Amino acid sequence: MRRPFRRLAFLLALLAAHAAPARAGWSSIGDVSAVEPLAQGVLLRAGESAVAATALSPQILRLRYAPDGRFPREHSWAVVRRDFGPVDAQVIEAADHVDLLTSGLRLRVERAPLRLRVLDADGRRLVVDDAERGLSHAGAAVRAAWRLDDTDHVYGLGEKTGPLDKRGRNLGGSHYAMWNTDAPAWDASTDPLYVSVPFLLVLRGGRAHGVFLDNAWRSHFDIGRDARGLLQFGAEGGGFDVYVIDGPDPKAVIERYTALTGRTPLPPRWALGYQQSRWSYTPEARVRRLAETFRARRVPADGLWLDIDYQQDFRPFTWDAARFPAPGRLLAELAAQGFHVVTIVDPHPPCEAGYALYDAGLAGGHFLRRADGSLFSGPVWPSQAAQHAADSVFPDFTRAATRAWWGEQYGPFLDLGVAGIWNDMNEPAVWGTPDGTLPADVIHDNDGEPADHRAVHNVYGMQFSRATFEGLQRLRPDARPFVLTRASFAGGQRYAAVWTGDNTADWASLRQSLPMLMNLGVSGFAFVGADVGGFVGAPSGELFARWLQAALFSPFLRAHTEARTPDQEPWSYGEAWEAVNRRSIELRYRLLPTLYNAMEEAARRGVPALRPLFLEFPDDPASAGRDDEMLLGADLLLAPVLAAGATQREVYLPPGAWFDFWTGQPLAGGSTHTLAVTPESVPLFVRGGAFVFLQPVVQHTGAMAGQPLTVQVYPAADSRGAQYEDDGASLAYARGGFARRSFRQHRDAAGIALQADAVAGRYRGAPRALRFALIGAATAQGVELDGRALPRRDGEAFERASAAWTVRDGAVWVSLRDRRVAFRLFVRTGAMP
Ligand code: MIG
Repeated sequence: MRRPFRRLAFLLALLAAHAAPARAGWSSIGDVSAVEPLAQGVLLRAGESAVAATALSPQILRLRYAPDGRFPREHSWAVVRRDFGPVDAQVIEAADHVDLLTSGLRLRVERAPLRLRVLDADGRRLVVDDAERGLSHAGAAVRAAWRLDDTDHVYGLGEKTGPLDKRGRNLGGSHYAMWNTDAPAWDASTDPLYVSVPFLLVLRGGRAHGVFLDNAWRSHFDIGRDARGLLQFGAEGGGFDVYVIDGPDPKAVIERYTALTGRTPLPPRWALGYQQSRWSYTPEARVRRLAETFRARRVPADGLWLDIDYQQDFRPFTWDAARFPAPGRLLAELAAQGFHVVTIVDPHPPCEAGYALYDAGLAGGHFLRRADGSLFSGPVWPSQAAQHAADSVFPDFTRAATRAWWGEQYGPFLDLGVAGIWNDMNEPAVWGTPDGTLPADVIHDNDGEPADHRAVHNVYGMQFSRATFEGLQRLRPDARPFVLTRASFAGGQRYAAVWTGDNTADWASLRQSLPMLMNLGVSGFAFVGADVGGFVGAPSGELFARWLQAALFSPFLRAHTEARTPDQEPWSYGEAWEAVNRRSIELRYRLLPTLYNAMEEAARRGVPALRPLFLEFPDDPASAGRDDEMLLGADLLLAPVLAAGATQREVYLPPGAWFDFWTGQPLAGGSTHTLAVTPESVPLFVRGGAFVFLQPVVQHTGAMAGQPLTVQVYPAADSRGAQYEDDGASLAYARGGFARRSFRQHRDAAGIALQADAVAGRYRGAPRALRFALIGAATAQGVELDGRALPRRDGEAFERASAAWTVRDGAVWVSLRDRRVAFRLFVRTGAMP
């Protein structure tokens, strides 16, 4: 070859390498060499490699790929259920392909080379292997390359930065890694963070399907970035075990994904109230003052949090005797004022002989060791103790006996009156190691099949929170545990709420919190929140107030800040902001019955309480990328103000009829409205036909009993609603101790007919009034209850009446005594017949 040609060839090779940098070393699966039957599926051999496809249900397909033909043991940290009953799955072999058919899905496997395609019953494409790449492997690493359309939207992936739609703005694509990481002061470009959920939801032409890679190794998701038309994903080891989940409704995808991986249990009600934290409230006098200030200033709150400084020398399960001389007495006093106290517990006991937890853990073989058998230790908080500074050891939470042992340790804390546990640093964070976590050669039990750290890194935090949850459950078998965790993995929603770690007190971090929390919900984590006000740094009064307003729909609502920042409480920014903040928290408490309803739906179906617009409006293109608005349940839309000094806010309302929550005024859906805003503005909208459940402002959830329940009914020709209640604390609901009631309205020219069904379930609350506010019915001429006229009583008289109606602010109000029986209201708005 002459020299210029050689140079050209070199340049071309360089270009080719640049176009597909990640392909080096990857070999694609070859031709199908044998086809064998499997229960509800088919096994395809391709030389040394094998692909197993099984139908778990008509809509859930499991695809496994073993490059060396050997599938790993049946074990999953994430999946708790695979048996959804018998599935009628047919295998049809043809000359050039093999089909696996269920009533809902068709898997077509081309034989030469082996390429996959999953279609639904209508022939819609869910999965299409890239013709060139297919499934591939490089050593122990595995990868798939599936086609993406330009109009696809991709959501989920748990706790990730960036926009709601992971195709990226303008289809720029994105790349995410799954590797739980302590990422202090993360920003919009940080990846990975603390939680790994290798699950995504693809919205394609208004129809959705899910893809779950059940693999706890470091994994990668390239969503159209390396190649615009490709979703490329895989893991660095551990095999390829993927679930393809059809909807086509996006909520059905989440329902099926959480049927596999479990759901967020119903939280204790107090955990849905306002939580106040900082690093750290200490000593006890300061905690007392904090509690008194909430009550004196009449800012509602349920939770007070103790960060690491309550402990003696940062030792798990200890109290600093100087700062907290009598924790039991303190907790009892706070409980009498309606406060629940949550304590932090980190997974890193110091190695110091004489410290009971260390001695017992060592004797029980609970701490992680390296491949050579030596105990692993490294510096974390206990290394900073003023006295007795020591490196820490790390319990092996992938070992059942260790989880049980650790779980027992919470006993004395519960006996003192601790209401919930906060698990931090569980990625785990280890200071002074090259990547801030355990070294790869630390060996874990891995549920009986020892493996090095790479195989279980991403579940360490989840298994820690599991040890906590299961421990609390065993210690108090009839109470709902409350656990908050920083690190977790797919399925971790079964054990703990998640907060998004060390965010920053700036507007960008506030804006980022919305898509992040919504995608956590799409990924099965229904109980989530971000530090209100921001953790790193100090917010202005305006930022704190706007953050609180934006967190109104966050299932977990906690203000928190780092050490040595100024006070970050609702009253810390002067009287004007205090009034704004009080109003935000009051609104949260008014909405608690609706939030509780939504959390019950999350516990039962997996559909998150906090929802992105596309979940309810999958056919609406304008909803697809909307990451500055959100829904609570199906019907309430919040468009918080997210900019400094804002005087107006553009609000997009999806198609349909909408009403302003504050004024009851109708607003057109499918369009954008410009709203003038002030510091107190909380732009809140209600879908036509909605039933919204409200209570009066209470100072804490313990004061809810006997309060009137108000049902706001928004106009629609026909609509339904339902409310769920229980004791808010125990597991009696699982044995029938709940109350569920369905409502139905019909509006026509004659009036509004409202039917309430009899209460289902055995829960009985305290006696109370039941009130209806029928929005858009100001022209009422009379109201009948089960065919008998109710008296009209206005003003104060209405408040006192046991059964009456009135007209207020353009709505008809009806007040009744709340009973369990069915009844029918008729509001006559038209002329007498
Ligand atoms: O190294 O416990 O994300 O919420 O306040 C920092 C102290 C350890 C990190 C958590 C943060 C908490 C802090 N922790």
